[in-house]
Amino acid sequence: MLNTLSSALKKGFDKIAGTIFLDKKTIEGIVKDLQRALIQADVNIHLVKELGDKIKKEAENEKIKGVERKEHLTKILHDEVRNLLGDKKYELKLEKGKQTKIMLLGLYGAGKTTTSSKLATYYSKRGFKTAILGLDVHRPAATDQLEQLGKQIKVQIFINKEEKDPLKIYNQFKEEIKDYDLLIVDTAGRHDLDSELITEIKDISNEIKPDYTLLTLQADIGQTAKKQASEFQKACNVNGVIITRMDSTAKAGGALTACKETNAPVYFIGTGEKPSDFEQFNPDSFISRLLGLGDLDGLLEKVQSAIDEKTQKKLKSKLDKGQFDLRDFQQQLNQMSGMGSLSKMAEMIPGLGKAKIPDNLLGTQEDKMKKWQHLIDSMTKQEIENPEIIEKETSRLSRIAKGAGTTTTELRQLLKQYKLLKDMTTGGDLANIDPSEGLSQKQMQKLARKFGKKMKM
Ligand SMILES: Nc1nc2c(ncn2[C@@H]2O[C@H](COP(=O)(O)OP(=O)(O)OP(=O)(O)O)[C@@H](O)[C@H]2O)c(=O)[nH]1
Ligand SMILES: [Mg+2]
Repeated sequence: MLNTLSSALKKGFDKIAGTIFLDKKTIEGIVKDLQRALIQADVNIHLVKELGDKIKKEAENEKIKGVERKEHLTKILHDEVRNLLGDKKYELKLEKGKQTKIMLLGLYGAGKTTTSSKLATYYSKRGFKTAILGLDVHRPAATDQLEQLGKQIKVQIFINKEEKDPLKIYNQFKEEIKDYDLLIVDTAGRHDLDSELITEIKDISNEIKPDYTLLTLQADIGQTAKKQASEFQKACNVNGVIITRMDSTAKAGGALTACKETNAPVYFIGTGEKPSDFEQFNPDSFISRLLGLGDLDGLLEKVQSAIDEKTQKKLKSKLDKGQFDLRDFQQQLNQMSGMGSLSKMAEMIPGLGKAKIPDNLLGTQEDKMKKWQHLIDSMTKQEIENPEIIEKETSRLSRIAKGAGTTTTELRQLLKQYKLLKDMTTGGDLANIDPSEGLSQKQMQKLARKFGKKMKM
């Protein structure tokens, strides 16, 4: 369902989380990809343009920096696409012991009969005593189709194969159907919304007085759904929409967003041919599904865990003063292992992190890092601040290793890495960090590459 849009969205969020410095060009790239995908999903070009302008305007707010900026962009991207799909979840109000009547309308082949059985399945499963009244007197096979579906889903069907007047059929079963919590009325389709169809629908509607008159639209029609929905709304008091065949078209985005523009909320979507291929339409869960992962909070969490800006700032100011002791090294390790959690993220968002950070910096190192943390914990304040003294005295080496429950070899390795990082940071790699931005993407990549290569674990 909407695969192109789904992958464009995933890629966009992937970029936001994986890019350490979000510049104007990156944002523009993300917006452009998203816009292209929306147009492919047949979303109206004006809506697409509006969405792009809004995101760019909000995202380029220079006052918001660093991580907050990424959170901000993640949120607006998510919210804007979500708002395009719908404003909230709409639910039909049904009550057990009190009858609700739903009449389904739509053009020929839109999925009315299938949807009748889907609705019946949905509500009978939830304990509503449900029946379907078949009022399609025009298509010869209509009654057989309903009869079959009724058997399949074990729901009572009311049909009359001989009668050609829908009102007579309704009156014939009028008493019997009173018994049901939910009565679903299936009607005939036409190629166009012609005056004959309008008259027939109006007559049925005046007689039955449905609580809901729902228009069935197939997703394939894309953004023309807007025209169809508003025509039906004007002619027959349509107060809601069900979109069918969401599974079989790339244009579903067009149909959904077009309905958002009319005042007919989308209550349900059909996602296949089976009676159970049916779900309530909820813009929030729909976008989560497009993203292939949890909700907005989940996304934000990922952005936040990607980098800890405060630590970077502190480190920078220490570097400025020419100080970089083992405590800073430890912090840097934490930061790197924090990036280790990126590997988990990378599983969920294909391509994230792994492309930029060498593999040996992600998973395999975690164990070693823990050992190193223990080693640093076993040192005295003096040793932490002046690591050079450790190697000069073997007694220090063995004392620290013993205290951490590990070997002197491990300790020597730690000291080697510390020196390496210290050289790197004083050698200019980290010296150009702008404290307001943290490490730039390039700097981080360079650091990761160097660090990863020399560590050889
Ligand atoms: N893949 C897919 N097919 C669907 C879906 N809903 C309906 N169909 C198919 O669409 C075709 C038409 O469905 P019907 O329910 O007969 O449509 P209708 O509006 O009642 O048609 P008329 O009564 O002839 O106007 C059938 O082959 C259904 O199986 C859906 O959500 N997904
Ligand atoms: Mg039908």
